[in-house]
Amino acid sequence: MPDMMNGAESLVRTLVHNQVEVCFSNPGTSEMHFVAALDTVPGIRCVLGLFEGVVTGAADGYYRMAQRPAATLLHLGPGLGNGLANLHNARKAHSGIVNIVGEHATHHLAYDAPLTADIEGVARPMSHWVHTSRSSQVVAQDGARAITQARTPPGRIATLILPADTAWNPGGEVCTAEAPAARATFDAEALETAAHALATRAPNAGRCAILLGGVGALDTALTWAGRIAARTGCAVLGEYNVPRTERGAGRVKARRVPYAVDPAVAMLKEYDTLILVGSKVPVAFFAYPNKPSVLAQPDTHIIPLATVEQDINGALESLADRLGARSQAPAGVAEALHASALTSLPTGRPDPTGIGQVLAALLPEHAIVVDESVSTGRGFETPTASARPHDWINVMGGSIGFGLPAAVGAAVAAPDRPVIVLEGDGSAMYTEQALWTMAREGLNVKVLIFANRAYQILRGELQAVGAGTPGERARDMLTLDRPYLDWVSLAKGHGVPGRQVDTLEGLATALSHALATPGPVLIEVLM
Ligand SMILES: Cc1ncc(C[n+]2csc(CCOP(=O)(O)OP(=O)(O)O)c2C)c(N)n1
Repeated sequence: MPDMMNGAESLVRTLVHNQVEVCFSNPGTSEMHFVAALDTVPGIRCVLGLFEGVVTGAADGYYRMAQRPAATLLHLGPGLGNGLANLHNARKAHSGIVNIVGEHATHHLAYDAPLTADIEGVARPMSHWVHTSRSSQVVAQDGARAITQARTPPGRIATLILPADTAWNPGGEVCTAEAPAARATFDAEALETAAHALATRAPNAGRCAILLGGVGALDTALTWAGRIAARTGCAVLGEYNVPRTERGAGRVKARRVPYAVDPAVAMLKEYDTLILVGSKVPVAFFAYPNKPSVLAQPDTHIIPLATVEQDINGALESLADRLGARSQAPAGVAEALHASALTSLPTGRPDPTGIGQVLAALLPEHAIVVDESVSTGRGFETPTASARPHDWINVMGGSIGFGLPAAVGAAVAAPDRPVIVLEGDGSAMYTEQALWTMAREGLNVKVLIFANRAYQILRGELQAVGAGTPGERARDMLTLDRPYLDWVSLAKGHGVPGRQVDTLEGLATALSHALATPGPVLIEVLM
């Protein structure tokens, strides 16, 4: 270590010292000392994104797989502002992120230079913690506090604003962040209530359901829930969106609450008791005239066993113990696909069910699927439940433009696992720059673009909200034509090889080939 490090270097050393080892970046002048410090400090991987939405989405995808925070480097208020939509998604996913946002040197702020902005004001809505560093001597301490915040279970967004003089003036000591806090304990009274509700009806507790969210969708919690289900006959449900689920053959299936209001209400009507574990009472994505916001029946008995911040695995384990289910073989385990489903793949025009079957047959073991397939993805859940064991990542905050960046982050976090992105063409256009980062970093990401050349889901939404039959102008707002996007060319321009397919057999061939080829590949699936 040099005799005298500057504030930027003390901050970068503090990041590395606390296992924040990846920095997704899009820098500007005010961050130049931080950028220079990246060169002097070993142990940090820097990944350039060509738009800030790529940077913040990548940090979210990284956390989902690594379960520890990455840093981002963003340029002043506008740079942070460009990254907000994916920070919103990250916040809803409870992903931990340390944002480092450059700011003008303190003495320069008085002059209202062009890039001067209220950075704290921009940061606040999407951050749990915001702080502007006051001097180069304390910037490392502030960095350690940001890391402590980001690691607070289940994960928080910490934004540290770094005036340029706090970066270039002499720095203080490298600092140690507090050890990650343990998850808060679950509600002991709710445990008694849940155990009672299930025990009195076992083995016919079919009107009771455990609704899982957060890390409740990972294998450990699913297995406990499956044991409880085997013992009592209760159902195991999953929230429509979870940050990551471990699924596929051999794993306990959680039945997902549907997106659309009517089927969701119909499903939840089957249950008079909902035990919430890392989840909330399900609500509709949007309000619709004459439809309920809350999807469960008003008289449903809600038992809030553990919030997303609390000890979800411990709650389920304790519940299993209370019910004598510890050594029970879990119920609801997904079977492997029948051999014929692996050999005789569907053919013809791509449709959601057929694509789901192709995916189910071809997903490699340990694949990571990032799902922003929007309307096309409606057919994927059932067939892929029996695919080889894999992880599935959803956009959490409903803000599209998440999939390609999140795939970058997931691939950086898990370099030994193939990442498959299922992506609507409309959603992909928000953050297509991520393709370039995939190429530059040689990431093993296979991108499937479902080119229905429309904002297809919004056609249904237009009717669902009662906005009538779309006329020419309204249709124009929902159609991606005049001109069509050319995804093979777009991929090529970002350094990613691509091909177009218009049949399911073409998709199967292209995906098999892509999975056998290292590095990023894009397949445009004409719908
Ligand atoms: C940041 C943001 N802007 C706009 C929307 C509204 N929106 C929701 S879905 C959608 C279109 C998605 O199109 P595509 O990815 O092609 O999927 P498709 O609906 O065709 O299946 C839009 C614009 C949103 N959710 N988030």
